[in-house]
Amino acid sequence: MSTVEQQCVDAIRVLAMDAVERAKSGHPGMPMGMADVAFVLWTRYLRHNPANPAWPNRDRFILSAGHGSMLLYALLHLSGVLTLEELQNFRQWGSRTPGHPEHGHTPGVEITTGPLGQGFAAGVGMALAERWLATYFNRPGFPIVDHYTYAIVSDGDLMEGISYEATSLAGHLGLGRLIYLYDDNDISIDGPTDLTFSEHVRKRFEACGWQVLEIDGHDRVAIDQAISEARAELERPSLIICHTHIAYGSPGKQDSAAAHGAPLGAEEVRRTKEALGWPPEPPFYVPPEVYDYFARLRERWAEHESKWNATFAAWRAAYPALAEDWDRAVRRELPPGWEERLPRFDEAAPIATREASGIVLNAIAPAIPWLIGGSADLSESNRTYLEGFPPVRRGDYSGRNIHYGVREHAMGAILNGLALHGGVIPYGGTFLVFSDYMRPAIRLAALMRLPVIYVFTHDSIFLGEDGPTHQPIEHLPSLRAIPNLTLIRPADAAEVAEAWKVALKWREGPVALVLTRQKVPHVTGEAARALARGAYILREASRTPPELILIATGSEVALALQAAERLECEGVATRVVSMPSWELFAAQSPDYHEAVLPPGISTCVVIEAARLLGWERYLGPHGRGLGIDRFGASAPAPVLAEQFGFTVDRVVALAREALAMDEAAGRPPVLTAAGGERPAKHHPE
Ligand SMILES: Cc1ncc(C[n+]2csc(CCOP(=O)(O)OP(=O)(O)O)c2C)c(N)n1
Repeated sequence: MSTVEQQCVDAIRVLAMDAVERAKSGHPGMPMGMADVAFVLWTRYLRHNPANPAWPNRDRFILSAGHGSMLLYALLHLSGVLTLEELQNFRQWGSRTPGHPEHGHTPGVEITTGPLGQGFAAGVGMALAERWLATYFNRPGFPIVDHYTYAIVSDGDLMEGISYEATSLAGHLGLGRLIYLYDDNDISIDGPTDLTFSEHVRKRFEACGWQVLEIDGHDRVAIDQAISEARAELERPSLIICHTHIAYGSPGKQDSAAAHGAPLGAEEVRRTKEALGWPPEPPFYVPPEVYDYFARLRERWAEHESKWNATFAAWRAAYPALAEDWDRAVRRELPPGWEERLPRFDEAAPIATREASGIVLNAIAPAIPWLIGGSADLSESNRTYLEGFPPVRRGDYSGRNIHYGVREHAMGAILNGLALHGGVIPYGGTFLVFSDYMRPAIRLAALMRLPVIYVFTHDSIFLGEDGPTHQPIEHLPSLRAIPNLTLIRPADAAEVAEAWKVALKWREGPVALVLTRQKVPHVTGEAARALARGAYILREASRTPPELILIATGSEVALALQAAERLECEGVATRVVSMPSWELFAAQSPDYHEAVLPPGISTCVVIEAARLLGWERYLGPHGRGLGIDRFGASAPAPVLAEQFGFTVDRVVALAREALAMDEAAGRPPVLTAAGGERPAKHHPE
C-alpha cells in the first residue's frame, strides 16, 4: 500500500478530529474507524462525478450512520466539492456542513440521514428505482442505467427494526446492486454492544437472502476484494461486515464509546496526530500529495460521466421516443394529455373516496408509465393496484405494482429512496392509522421536500367495525403538524380527481391523500376545481354576509351541507366551506382568505371526525367544533355517527350555541369537541 494512500486515509481521520474539535461537538469515532473502507469505496469503486452530483447514472452513496457526517464532508472536501473553510464551519449556522448530512443543502449528499435505519431502508428504494429504470430504458448495447447503491451502515442501523423490514424486502426482490458496508465496531453510545446486540448478523442477513462477506475493515486489500466480490453478485444484495475500531489511531480513545459523540480533546488529538505521524499544527492540515491524488481521481470521475454521455447520446439517437420519456421522467414532468384521462363519475351513485382514487389512478396510469406504487399488503383496501400491470418481482422489475408486504416502516423509507433516485413517481398506501408506522420517513420526506404521494385510506371512525385500533383520531392534526407535508382530505369523487392532479404536479414536498372507506355522496361537482386552493365556498348562504360558516373536510362535508339546509330553513344564512387542505389554503393570498372566511364573521362551526387540534385558527372567537376527543369504538358506521354526534341535529345545536355566544358578547372563545357516550362494554367511565 503506497504512502500517499495511507496519507489520504489519515487525512480523513485528521479532518474529522479537527472539525469536531473546532465545533466542540460531533462524532469523530465513526469517520476515523471507517476511513479505510470509505477511502477504498470512494476512490476505487464509486462511479460518480462529484463535479456533477446530478449525473443520473452515478452510483448512489448513503451514509446511513449520519452522525458520522464528517466522513462524508472530508471526502467531499478532498473531492473538490467543499472548501476547507466549510469544514472549519462544521455544525455552524448557515454552513454547508450541518451536524447530520442534509440532502439539497450540501452538494453530493444523496439523502438526509441521522435517524438511524432510515438511510438503510431508503437505499432499497434507490436500488429498486435503478432496476425499474434499467428495465424500462436500457436497450441491447445501451446500459444507460446500471449503477450500484452503496451505504455505510452501523450497529444502530442494524438494531433499528426498520432495517429488518428493508433487508427482508431487498433480499426477496434480489436487489444485487445493493451493497452495504457495515461498520461493526462493537460500540454504540451507551458502551460496548455486548450490552445490547448479540444476534448473529451474518446468519440474519443470509436468512434474508443476502450475500454476506466479512473482513478486517482496516485491511484495504481485503476491503477492495470484498467490494469487488459484492459487485460481481448481481442476484443478491451484499452485506460486507467490516470489523473496525472506533476512533482508529487514537491511543487513548480507540475502541471506546467516549469517541462516539464527543471531541477527543486537544491533548488526545495531539497524541493521535503524533501516532499517525501527522504534523500537530496547523489544524486541518492536508498534505499536498493528498490533494494531488484526488485531483487525478477527479479526471477519472469526469471520464466516467463523459463515457456515459457518449453512450447516452447514441441511445438517444437510436430511440428518440424513449429518450423523450427519459427527459420527462428524470425532470419529474408528466406526459402531455394525461389529465384528459381523468374520469367523470356517475353522480347518482355514492362512492367511497378510496374507490374514486383507485379509478382515477387506473385511468391515468397508462399515460404516466413511471408512476409506480403499491401498498403495505392492503392494495385491495387502499385501491392502489394498477390493473393490467404486473407486480414488481425478483428478476423482473418491469411491473408497476410494488408489493411492500406488511412493512410500513420500510415502505415509508423506500418511497423516499425511490423519489431521491428520481426517474419514477412513487406512491404508497396503507390505512391512515398506520401512517404512524411511517412517520419518521414522512418527516424526512418533508424535510427533504421529496415528491412522494401517500394514499391513506380508512380515514376516520367511519371505517366502522374494525374498532378503535384501526380508527384514526389524532392522525390528521399530527400529520398537519409536519412542515412541508401537504395533506388533502377530499370530500367526494370529484375532489379526489382534483387531489390527484395536485399530488402529481406538486414538487414542493410529499402529499398525503386521506380517503374514506365508506361511501360518500357526490357533493362538490364542478366546484371541486377549486380544490387546489385548499378551501372554497361550496354552498353560498342565502344572504351575504352569512351569519354562520360551516367548515368541513372529507366525509363531513356532506353533513355540513345537510345541516346548512336545515339552518337556512330556520332562517340562518349559512355558508359551507369545503376545506380539503390547510396547507394549500395557507398558500393563498390574504384576499382569497378573506373571500372564503371574511374576518368580520365570528361564527364558524368546524366539522371533522378527528381531534380538532389547530382548528382554533379558523373558528373565530365564538366558533364551535364537532370533532372527536377520545378513541373510537367497534360498531357499524351509522351507529358511530349517532353515538359520536355526527348528525344534523348536533351540528344545528352547535351552530345555535355559537350564534348565542356571538350575541352574548364578551364570552371567551371555546373549542369543544363533541363525542358520543362510549359504549359501556369499553372502559366504563
Ligand atoms: C432513530 C435514532 N435513535 C437514536 C439515535 C441517536 N444515536 C446516534 S448514533 C447512535 C448509536 C451509535 O452506535 P452506532 O450506530 O454503532 O455508531 P458508532 O458508535 O459506531 O458511531 C444513537 C443511539 C439516532 N440517531 N437515531
